[in-house]
This record gives sequence, structure tokens and C-alpha cells, in this order.
Amino acid sequence: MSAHGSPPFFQPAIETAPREQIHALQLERLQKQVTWAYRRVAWYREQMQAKNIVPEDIRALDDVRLLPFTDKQTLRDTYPYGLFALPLEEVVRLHASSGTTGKPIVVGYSQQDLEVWSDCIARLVRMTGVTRADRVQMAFGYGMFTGGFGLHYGCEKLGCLIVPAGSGNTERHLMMIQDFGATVLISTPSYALYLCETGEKEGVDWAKSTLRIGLFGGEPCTPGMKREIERRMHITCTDNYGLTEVMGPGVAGECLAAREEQHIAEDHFLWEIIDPETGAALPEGAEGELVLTPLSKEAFPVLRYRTHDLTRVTTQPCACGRTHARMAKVRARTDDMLIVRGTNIFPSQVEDALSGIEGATPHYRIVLDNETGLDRMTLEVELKPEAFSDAFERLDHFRAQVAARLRQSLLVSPVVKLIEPGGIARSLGKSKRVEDRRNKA
Ligand code: DLL
Repeated sequence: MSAHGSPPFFQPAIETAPREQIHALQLERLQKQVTWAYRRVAWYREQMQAKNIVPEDIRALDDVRLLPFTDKQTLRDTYPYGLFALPLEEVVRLHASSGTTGKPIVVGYSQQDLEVWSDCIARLVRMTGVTRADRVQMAFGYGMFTGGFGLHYGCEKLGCLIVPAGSGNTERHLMMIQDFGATVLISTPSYALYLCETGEKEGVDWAKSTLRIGLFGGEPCTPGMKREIERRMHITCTDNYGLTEVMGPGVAGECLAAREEQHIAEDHFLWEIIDPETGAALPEGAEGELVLTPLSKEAFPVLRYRTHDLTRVTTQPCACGRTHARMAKVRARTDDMLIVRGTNIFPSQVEDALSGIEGATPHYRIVLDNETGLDRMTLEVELKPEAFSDAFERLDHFRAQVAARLRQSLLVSPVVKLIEPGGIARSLGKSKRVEDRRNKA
């Protein structure tokens, strides 16, 4: 059988294990993980003592709810090594995630942690149809960001040929895709779109390119963006999800059967969905905040991490044969929410509204100010070349259409500014869509 025809699993026994077996493994690992954190990390011991619990209280998976939550603030308070469970001689890698203010948060990995990490990545890469016969071009940065190194070692473990180009230098990326015959691109979806446009301007015919799959992650990939990239680059876009605090990429990945959902590596991550306001557990299928407890961490155990990402999870069987639960694509974060004149708005709502408008691109920017004393929201929307016109009336009609659509779905009336094709700055990594200039004093 050719490499592309082999079954789409990296570790079939665990990826297709009966759910009872997954639950039994999760419980065993949760008990070990809690004991490990309690014994090795003063912060967890103190928190658990304050709640009057000991590791032996974890008798069933739901007992995870007895444990304290952690969040970004916990990692800031214990910066840099306060949550490490191994002496630094046994830690072989650090990664960090920059916050909006002050110091980054720092996480560490043992050799064993790196093995688990690359297994999780190899699984999600394989489930998109990538095999060892593929040539993978990396456009994530190889720095403190987990994207580059994380996906790199997983692809190598799968046996792919990896081109470690790193982030930036779009001309060089275009050249290497063509010269080395890359079949898979790893990047943020916004960078893929930028690469696509730059290629088009330089005469690249994507229909003839060897690229066939995009492994995108690190930021939301809106349905509009996905459609656009698939259509223009002639590739299949897949999404994968993760975050530095619990490992990096590798938490969940998209199979070719479920498409809009991603399988969580449940043997290594216990998920909960909670009400972001009250912290109470929500039933399967309800939308809420994802809370993750990694189950196999040595260097940096994290219990009940509040991701702030909004999603829902299902354990219904999947046509791909995997038995691990699936989470819906993350479209919004609880802390993304903008409050404009008292109305709550998520950028994903703006994206949804724009994606239904013929002539609008997925490139937009929200600018908030309150120069006049009242909140004002300006929405800059980039037009497709075919919608761009010198005719004032046509543009004005378009602007009115966008404003009406937004008023209908957001219940606020933004000032709509139309931007010429290519006029909204592209990002090489995660895109920044909101600029809040409001004076909060
Ligand atoms: O972005 C890890 C990663 C790298 C995942 C590469 C996938 C590919 P952080 O920089 O710590 O880690 O950012 C984590 O980014 O809490 C989500 O809000 C968002 N995020 C990550 N992947 C996705 C995705 C990496 N596929 C934060 N869809 C997370 C939507 C995503 N949001």
C-alpha cells in the first residue's frame, strides 16, 4: 500500500479505544497527576490544603471538580518556576507565551513530556491525511512560541520531510514551496491567506502547486477564511487547537470526517465545560468555557486550567473511527468580548456577519474610541477587487448593506469604512483585529 493509502491513524489502539477504556485510563492518570502535583509543587499543596482535600479524594473523574482552578494569573503569580515539579536539571525545554502586559508566562518540558507532545502532534497531522510521503513547510516561528517546535517534532516523528522555514520572509516561502515541492503548509490561517495573495500577485498558479493540505491553528479560522483559502489555494484547510499553558498545539485536531470539529487527545487531556460566569459544570453539548487538565505532565503539571476559550464538546461516534471526544472550533474567547455602549460583542459575530456579504473579504479591523464621550465602533472592511469601484453610488450602497447587516446581528451601529483591496495590514503570525483606543479613565 502506498504511504498515502495507509490507515489514517498514528496510534490506532488508543485513538479508537472504547470509551470505557479511555475513562479508566483517564482516571488512573488523573490520580497520578494530582498526587504528583501535590507532592512536588507547594502551590498545589497549599491550594488543596486550603480546600481540605488530598489526592486520595479523587475517586472518580468527576472528582476533578474538587480541585482548584488555575488560570493565566496563577502562572504569572508563580513566574518563572513556581509550578515546576521537576528540578531544572531534568527539564529540557522552556516555552513562553507573551501576555498583553508585563512578563510572559513560562512552561517547561521533560524529555518524556516532549515525547508525549510529539505523539499528540503526529496523531493530529496524520488524521488530516498527511503521511510520511508528505513534504511539510513550516511557517510558524521557531522561538518561544510553541507552534514551530511543537509541530516540527510531531511531523518528524510521523516521518514527514519537514522544511523548517519558520515565520516571515514570504518570498522565500513561495520559492521553497515551488522548488522543494511542499505538499503541506503549517501556519496561522491569516498567514496562509497572505501567502496566497502574495503568490497570486507574483504569478503563482496555486491550482498547479504541489500544496494539498493546510494545517492551521493558533487563532480562529473563520468559515469565510477557510472557504477563501480552499478556493484560492486549491488545498484542504484543517484546524488544530492548543495553548502554551497545557502543552502547546496538540490538544485537538480536525479529522477529515468531522471537519468543523476537532478530536481532543483525551488520554492526555481531561476536558470540562463550565459556565464562565459561575464556574459550574455544564452538560455535554452545551457551549461554555473549556477547562483542561493535562494528564501526563512531568515537568509542569497544570490542574483545571481555565482556557477562556468558548466551545462545546460531543462524545458522539465519529465517522473517522476515532472514539475521542470532539470540540467545536473555538470562535471566541471570554476575554475577547467587547462592551460597546453596554452591548456585548464578540469579533466572531462581526466575522459571521461579513462572511454572508458578497464582495467583502475576511479582512477587517474593529477600532473603538470614545473621543466624543460616547463609545464609537468603526469597522474597517476590505473589499474584494471585483467589488471595488470608482462609482460612489455603488460603494455607498455596499456600505449601507454592511451597516444594516451588522446592526441586525450586533444590535449596535458601527461606522463602516470600506478599504481598498490589500489595504488592511496582514500579519505574519496571529492577526490582531481589534484596536481599543477608548480612554477608560
Ligand atoms: O497558539 C498554540 C498553537 C500553536 C495551537 C499552533 C495551534 C497551532 P498560545 O500562543 O498560548 O498557543 O495561544 C493559545 O490561541 O487559548 C486560543 O484562544 C487560541 N487558539 C489556538 N489555536 C486555535 C484554533 C498556541 N485552532 C490561544 N482556533 C488559545 C481558535 C485558537 N483559537
